[in-house]
This record gives sequence, structure tokens and C-alpha cells, in this order.
Amino acid sequence: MTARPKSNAPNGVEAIKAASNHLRGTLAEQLHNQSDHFDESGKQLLKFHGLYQQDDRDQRKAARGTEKSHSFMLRTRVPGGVLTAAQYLAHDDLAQQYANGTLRITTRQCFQFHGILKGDLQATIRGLHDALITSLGACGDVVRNVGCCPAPFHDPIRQQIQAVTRQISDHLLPRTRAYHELWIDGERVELDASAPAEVEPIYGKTYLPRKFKIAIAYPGDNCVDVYTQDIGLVAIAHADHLLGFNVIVGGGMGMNHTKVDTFPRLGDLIGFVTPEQVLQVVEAIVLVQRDYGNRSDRKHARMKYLLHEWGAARFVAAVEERLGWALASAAPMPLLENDLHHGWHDQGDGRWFLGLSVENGRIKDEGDLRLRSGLRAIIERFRPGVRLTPNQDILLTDIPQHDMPAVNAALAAFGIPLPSALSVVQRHSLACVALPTCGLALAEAERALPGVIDALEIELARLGLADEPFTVRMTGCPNGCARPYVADLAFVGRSADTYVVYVGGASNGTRLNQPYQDLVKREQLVETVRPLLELFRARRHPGERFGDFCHRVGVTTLQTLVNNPHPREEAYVANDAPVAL
Ligand code: SRM
Ligand code: SF4
Repeated sequence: MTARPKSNAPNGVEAIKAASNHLRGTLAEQLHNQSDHFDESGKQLLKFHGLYQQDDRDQRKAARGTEKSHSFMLRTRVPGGVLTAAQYLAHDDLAQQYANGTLRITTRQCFQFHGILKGDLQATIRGLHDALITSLGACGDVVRNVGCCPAPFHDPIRQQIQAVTRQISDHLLPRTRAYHELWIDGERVELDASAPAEVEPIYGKTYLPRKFKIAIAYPGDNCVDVYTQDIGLVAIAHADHLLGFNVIVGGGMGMNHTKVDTFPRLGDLIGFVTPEQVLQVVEAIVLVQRDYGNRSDRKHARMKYLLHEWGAARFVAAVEERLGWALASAAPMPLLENDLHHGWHDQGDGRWFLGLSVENGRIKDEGDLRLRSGLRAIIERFRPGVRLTPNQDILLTDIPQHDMPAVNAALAAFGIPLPSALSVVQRHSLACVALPTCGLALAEAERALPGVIDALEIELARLGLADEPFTVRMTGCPNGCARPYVADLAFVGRSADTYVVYVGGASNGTRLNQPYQDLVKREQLVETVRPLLELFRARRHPGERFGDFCHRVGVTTLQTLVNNPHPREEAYVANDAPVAL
């Protein structure tokens, strides 16, 4: 398998970036013309400003036409998922004023607005700017939002991790003035060839070959899924002292169903850095990808393909050459879990935080569940801190103990359940946005998963497995936005209404799952999984998780067992090795 395409000529997006005068292109002119959308190069450049040009695919289908009615998705950058009450309320106001009246928490702890019209883009971004929020670099070929474990326990390690997250994010933010000129100052920018070249000291004029993702895990808690990041950092601590970070590089989820040379990959553990070294090392890694990442084929441009092609040793040598010193060996890795941070927790500073489950990250009012209005009312009244989690949930922080009953009463008044009232499987599920806004969706995800979970809840209850924690992730295509390939169980969109079922990942994000069955219709997903759950119940080891069981038995053996429920023991063979079930 080779990651390099035959031609090394830069791809079209590289040319657009190079000619853009640091992300300006003709965006200013296009912003003010009569069209409801931007041209192709504008569309590419908008991403660096946090914007995706989209259309409502439901409407397009209903109109039976190819004519698109354009709108925009805007993603804000929220390092570590941390917002003030005022910043949350600013998002909420803008969602009402300019977007579709919902807010969407993303799997990287950001907010997305959907359905903004071109004429409202400037006002929306100015509104964010007034609340000290930016969308610069939330998308595009740069370091995206830097994530970290959001739990706000009063603990010096967590505070340092948050500080490092912010530092990395600030350091790797694009320095171009284009964002301010376009959206905030509103000046019309003329290209002036004689003007001094603007300095982008890290990115240069063609930025990175592709998107780049960084996240930091708290010792023992991999809620950010470090192995799926371009750079995953795992904090290593002794008592209250942060010793540094284990460094993992070259993770990524995206693949294509039909291109076998695209694949999800877990990162490689390459060493250990102290808190004083971390920024320098992160920058050196980003620069290696900048200089050696594939700029001819965007399907192979993520850093994971460089790792795949080079191997970790050559990659580390390139990083060390930049640093001028050698990385220390990795520290023993702490055992990792995926903590949802749900429910009420004592922060340890006299205040409490409440983790609420937000189904597939969508904050909206629907029927009796008035989540958006309820969150707004609670945040307006109690002014808590707000944190967005990589599991698409929300934490309300810094709440004095005496306010807890009133917060609970307010939740009840708006029909918002505490996580303990929800099923375990729902709480551990994620779905990407998919239809109707995502232009790459092959199938439904966010809108389909609730129905699938309802059916799964019935099965799990029937089998006495209702309290079994395992991750279920659904995406509308193989790009992997809900990180499906590390889930215990995943449904990955294949075509309009079919999915590939994956099993055998690890709940703590340390193992990839495997395809179990292809082309499963949405109505048959639970039926397909049922025999696996039955086998799991009958033959699991004590305490074994669903994904671990499927991995131990192996997909081939699972298929054999399901298709032939009473085979002789010798038939139980996985990966050509006998398996004791
Ligand atoms: Fe993603 C593209 C949504 C996290 C891998 N992703 C997209 C786009 C922008 C579609 C597009 O390019 O036109 C989706 C917009 C849908 C919409 O209408 O809102 C989209 N991705 C999302 C979000 C909102 C999913 C969610 O439900 O939360 C997440 C936003 C994160 C953020 O705040 O920055 C989101 N995307 C991810 C993740 C998970 C992560 O980062 O932890 C991944 C897998 C990890 C990785 O990057 O490998 C991911 N998104 C992709 C890919 C595949 C990239 C690749 O290497 O092949 C694409 C397609 C692309 O880049 O060409 C993509
Ligand atoms: Fe769109 Fe695919 Fe990402 Fe889902 S996984 S949001 S369908 S790109």
C-alpha cells in the first residue's frame, strides 16, 4: 500500500491558498455582490475563516432540482471547550437572530451555527467578536480547535492542562489580518502587490497541507480520544505536580469506502515532553507536516499518511532535527477511560458542576424538551461557567451548593432530564451532523441515531444489558466526524439508507474496530446487532466490555457464530487461532 500518488504537482487547493494573499482572495468583493454564494476558490478560503458554504439538502430534494439555495455553517473556536456565561448567551442570541435557531456542540468542543445567509455573515461574526469569540482557524488547513478534558475539578493539573491548551491554540492561530479586515473592520481589501508580505511565521503562504488536530487528555481520562488526533498529548502527573506529556502522533479517522489506500489510524506514542518543552515540540511536529505532508493529493494529505509512509522512527528523527535535541522516552501510559462527566460533581473548591447529556450535541427546543430555552434561562439566572465536551455534551460549572436545588427545578420546568434519567446507551452515543446540511453525507446520522438508540434500548433491556456502558457512534459517511472507528459499535453511512456496521473498538479509544457487516439498511441495524449482544451476554468474561468481547472473539468468528448458532467448539476460530469463548 502506498500513500503517495503518482503526480507530485500541488493540488488545486494549494494554488488557491498560494494566490490568496493570506486568505483574502476575492472574498471581500464576493461578500458584497448579489449572489447568495461564493465561487469555488472563495468556498475554499472561507473554511479558514470558520465558514462552510452549504445548502439544505432536504429542500434541494423537495424541489427536485439542482438549484441550490445557499446558506452557511459557522464554527466557533473554543479551546478546551471553555466559555463564559456571556459567551454562551452570545452564541444563543446569534443562533436565534441569524441561524436556524439551534446550536450544535461538536465532537471537538466547539459550537456550530447552521443556516446563516450570506448577508448575515458579517453581523454574526461581529456579534461573536464582541463576545471575544473567533471562528478564525476553526476550519481550514491549519491547527483546528485544540481540545482538552473539560472537567473543571479544582486541581492544579487540570488548570495547567487548560493553560497549555490555550497556549497551543493561541500560538498556532493564523496571524493574517484578513479575518479582521473582512468580518470585523469591514474594509474592502484591495490586492496590492507592492505591500510588504504579511508574516505567517508558522504556516507560510500555503498553510498546512490539510487540517490538523490536537487534544490533551487528563491522566486516566481519554474523553478527547487522543489516539485519533494528529497530535495527542496525555498528561503525566505525580500527585499535584504535572511532569509533562506523552506525545502521540499520526492519528486520524477519515477514509473512503472504496479507496483501500485511505484508512483510519491510531497515533504512535513517540516520547515524553516537559511542560516547558511542549509548545516547541508541538510546533516542530506541525512544521514537519507543513514541509513533508502530501500537497498533491488531499486524500493523502493528513499527517497520518506521513507516519504510515515514513514509520515513527523517521518521523521522530525529522522532529528532532528541527528541535536540535532528542525526545525523552515515553512515560508509562496511565490507564485510560472515557469519562462523560455527567451529573452533579463537587469541584473541590466549594462549588459544583453539572454535566448534562445533549443528544447528538443539538441544543434546540422540541416538544416538551425545551433544552435551548432551559439552558438559556439557567445560564442567564445563575451565570455558571460553560464547558463543551468532546462527547457533544455540556457542563455548567462553578455552581454554589445552595443553588443546586433551584437549578434542578429549572431543568425539570423545561423538561430537561438529568443524565441519570437517560439510558446508558443513549448517554454513550454520538452522531455526526450529516443530513441535511453536510454536503458529504451519504446517509442520515444525527436525525437517525435517536430512533436506532430507542430500538437498541429495548433490546438491551430485554437482554438485561441496560446498564452496560459501551460507545455507539453513527456517521453519515466514512469521514469519521463522530470518531466511529474507535467505538465499541459503529454505524457508518454507506449509501442513502445503508450503513457498514463496525464492532470491536475500545470504549477508551485505544483500539480500532473492524467492519462486521456491510450494506445494512437503517431499519435492520438493531436486528443485525442483536445476535452479537446475545453472544456477548452468554459468553463474555466477567466485566468484559462489548467492544473488548467482539475484539477477543474476532469478526470472522462472530460472523460464523451468528450464521451458524450451534457450531462445534473447534469452529470458533478468530484470526486463525483457536478461541476459548
Ligand atoms: Fe468533520 C468534514 C462536521 C469532527 C473528519 N466535518 C466535515 C464537514 C465540514 C463537511 C464538509 O467538509 O463539507 C462537516 C460539516 C457538517 C455540518 O453540516 O455541520 C463536518 N466534523 C464535523 C463535526 C461538526 C461533527 C459533529 O457532529 O460534531 C465536528 C466538528 C469538529 C470541530 O469542532 O472542529 C467534526 N471531523 C471531525 C472529526 C473528529 C475529531 O476531530 O475529533 C473527524 C475525524 C478525525 C480526523 O480528522 O481524522 C472529522 N470531517 C472529517 C473529514 C475527514 C478528514 C480526513 O482526514 O479524511 C472530513 C472531510 C474532509 O476533510 O475532506 C470532514
Ligand atoms: Fe458529514 Fe461525513 Fe462528517 Fe458526518 S462524517 S458530518 S456525513 S463529513
